[in-house]
Amino acid sequence: MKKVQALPPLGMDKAAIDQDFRRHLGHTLGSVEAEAESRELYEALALSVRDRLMERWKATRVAHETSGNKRAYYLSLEFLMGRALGNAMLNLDMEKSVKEALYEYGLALEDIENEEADAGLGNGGLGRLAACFLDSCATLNLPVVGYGIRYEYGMFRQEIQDGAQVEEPDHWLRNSYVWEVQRPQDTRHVKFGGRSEFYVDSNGASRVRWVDTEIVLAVPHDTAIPGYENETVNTLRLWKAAASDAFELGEFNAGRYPESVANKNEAEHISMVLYPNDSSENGKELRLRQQYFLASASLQDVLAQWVKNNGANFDSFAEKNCFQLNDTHPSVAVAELMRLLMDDYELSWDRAWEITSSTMAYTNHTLLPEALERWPVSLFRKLLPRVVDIIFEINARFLQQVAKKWPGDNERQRRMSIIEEGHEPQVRMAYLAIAGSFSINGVAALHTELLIDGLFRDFCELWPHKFNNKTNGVTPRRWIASCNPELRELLDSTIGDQWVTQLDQLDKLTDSVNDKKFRADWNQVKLNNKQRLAQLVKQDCGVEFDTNSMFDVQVKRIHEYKRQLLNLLHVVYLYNRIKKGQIDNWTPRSVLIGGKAAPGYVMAKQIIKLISNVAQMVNNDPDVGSKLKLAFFPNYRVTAMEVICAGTDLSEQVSTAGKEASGTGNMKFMMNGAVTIGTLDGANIEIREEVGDDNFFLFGLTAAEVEATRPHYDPQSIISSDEEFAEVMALLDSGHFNQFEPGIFDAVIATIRDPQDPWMTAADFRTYVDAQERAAQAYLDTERWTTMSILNSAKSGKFSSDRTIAEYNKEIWRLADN
Ligand code: 26W
Repeated sequence: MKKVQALPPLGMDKAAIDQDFRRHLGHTLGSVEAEAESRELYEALALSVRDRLMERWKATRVAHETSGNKRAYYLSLEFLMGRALGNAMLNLDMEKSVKEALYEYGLALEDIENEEADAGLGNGGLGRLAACFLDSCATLNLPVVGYGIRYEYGMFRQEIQDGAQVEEPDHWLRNSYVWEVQRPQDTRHVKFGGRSEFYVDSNGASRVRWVDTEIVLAVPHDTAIPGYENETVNTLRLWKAAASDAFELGEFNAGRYPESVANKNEAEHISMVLYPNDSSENGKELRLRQQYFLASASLQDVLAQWVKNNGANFDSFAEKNCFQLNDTHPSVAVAELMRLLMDDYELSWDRAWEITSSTMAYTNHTLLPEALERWPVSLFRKLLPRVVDIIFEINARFLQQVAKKWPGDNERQRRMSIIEEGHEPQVRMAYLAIAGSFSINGVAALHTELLIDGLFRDFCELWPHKFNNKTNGVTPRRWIASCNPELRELLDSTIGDQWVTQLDQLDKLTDSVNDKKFRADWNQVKLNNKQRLAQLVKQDCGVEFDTNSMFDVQVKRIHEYKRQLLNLLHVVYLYNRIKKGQIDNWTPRSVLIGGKAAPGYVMAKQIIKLISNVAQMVNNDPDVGSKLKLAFFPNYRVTAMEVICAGTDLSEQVSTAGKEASGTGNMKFMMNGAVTIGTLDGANIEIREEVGDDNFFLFGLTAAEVEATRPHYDPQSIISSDEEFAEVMALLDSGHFNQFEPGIFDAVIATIRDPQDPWMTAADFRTYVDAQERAAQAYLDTERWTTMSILNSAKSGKFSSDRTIAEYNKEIWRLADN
């Protein structure tokens, strides 16, 4: 076969881009240039950008494959990527040329960008973290591949009807997705069902094979992950499930042809939809299928590439490969790697275990007990009989180690067992992940401490060396450079442009904090961003925010532990003060709350409805005017946050201490010059450490105080001994906010008075309101606020995901940069 010569590299100047843009419009899309619609314009531009990604992507792939360097794989059920076009143009440094090219046609880049749907393949923090990490890995030139599922339907679209959440399916692939490349040649076979069969191989060794299975095809769809201005383009490989011929044949008979084809669905359902649960496992069979599908396809992919390059010799496999498990969701990978090495490549148990337990690393993202995944052994056995045998064997050997360390301590064996005994025995996925991993990390300093002293205490006593902290971070490319172009320009002209990849450089802003011109510019940038946000709020919520007011924002999933309710109590408190005429020294405020509730989480949905109802009342009361506005932001998502974080003054991070593992929204706000009001929880603690107590509004019980208070927590007496709190509760009780919907908020209101309230909202009410008052006074003092805002940005360097990834690499993956 004659080799094909590659074309010369594509130009990055305006003329070259213009040429390709028109070529794609006319030749690829077949649109009549003069009548092209914005969707076609978007696709033509995206394809022109993609062409430039492609050549760098190929080069990176070849470089990584031929270097023989160690590689890491980020296994995650979620990648919350958002939009790709703006990010690719930024990282390839094409923005200027593209703008110039479009200018000729009178086209605004922003309008074209708005044609792209968010890739919403995640719930919240964990999924967005995976996306930020990929950006940092590419920017640091690390050979890391992301592995996930190509859900046909991502996170649902949230509509608000009569103040309540309604879920609509997110068919994000409907208008063809230009950023993915299907690679059918790398299709893998994933097995389900059937049974284990024992046999003796040609060497007389007894072995197991998994037979009578159903086979589901995993078809990879790759997305390019460009590094920032460094010519590296890494890969995110997402698996789509497809029915295999074998699957059809099992059902096939001439008389039932349509039925047998229709049966393909069962296989294809696996990658149909993202589970919209972010904090409680739901035990659904399809979800376990998804988890195994991802783990098995990805591991097979890595092993196949290994064998292609090295033959079936695994002696140096562990030196060259590392799997990072994003929470327990893909942790069945521990047992699956054992199975593949033993059953497919004929390694002994001990060799396979050596390899598995030195290549797997596990990150925990939550302390909430209800979020800890456990699967019924019976379900596991039905779907994955061979895998469950291996899990039992892992557990038996593991419990021997426990017994050796603590002889006779049966209680401890019971506690630590990977299999939870009982009426319906369960597989504890976190324990499987810990037993099979050489590294276990939390995502902020406090979170890791709480894991070590609490949730994983026994395991930490057994293997202290495995446990470590990696405080989260976010990518400054998307979360400053791309989402806040005016700030980017101001930063570039003040401290140079190195901050984009060395965020610590923001510290240089402290030299300019007293510079009059710089301060004025800073405030102008914030004001412009507030205008942009106010427009979005007007458009999506129908509420007018005055840009002179303080923009007070809480956006994140709706959950009781995150305490949107506490925020709301403060709004009602302010409303009550206005109604009482206590408005001396008033700071006008615009409060924005946004986020999705898990569809089955009744209380979270009631909280949304309560926010909407209070907003109705507050926004339409002539006494209130612009002193106070409240809006619920519908369908909160990555693309919305890009506008929101740039235009925020005050960032609400008010979770019950000890419950928010890290938080990452807090970091995005800080970078963009918002000041935080927050508890000593998650990464807030580290944010406050960096920025100093003067530039952070702290309130609330500490994690230790929360636990110490629990046994004698008495919200009723807290309320009755605080006149203003009592008034707030009385307003809620009176039905003032639900006059035509009697009783609908009774359950929500009752949680505040409940001595068993796990989130202890009442305990922090007074200190919260006082901290809000300090924030309000600080905001009135424009000079003081300006200083606080600048310093928050200046001290946010630690929270770049580049720092986080550098730590993962130095302490866990140990990859050479290429
Ligand atoms: C099994 C259902 C389920 C699904 C997702 C349970 C739990 C999750 C995630 C752990 C939820 C999540 O996104 N956790 C968040 O992870 C972020 C990144 O580390 C942290 O910043 C947040 O504090 C944490 O809530």
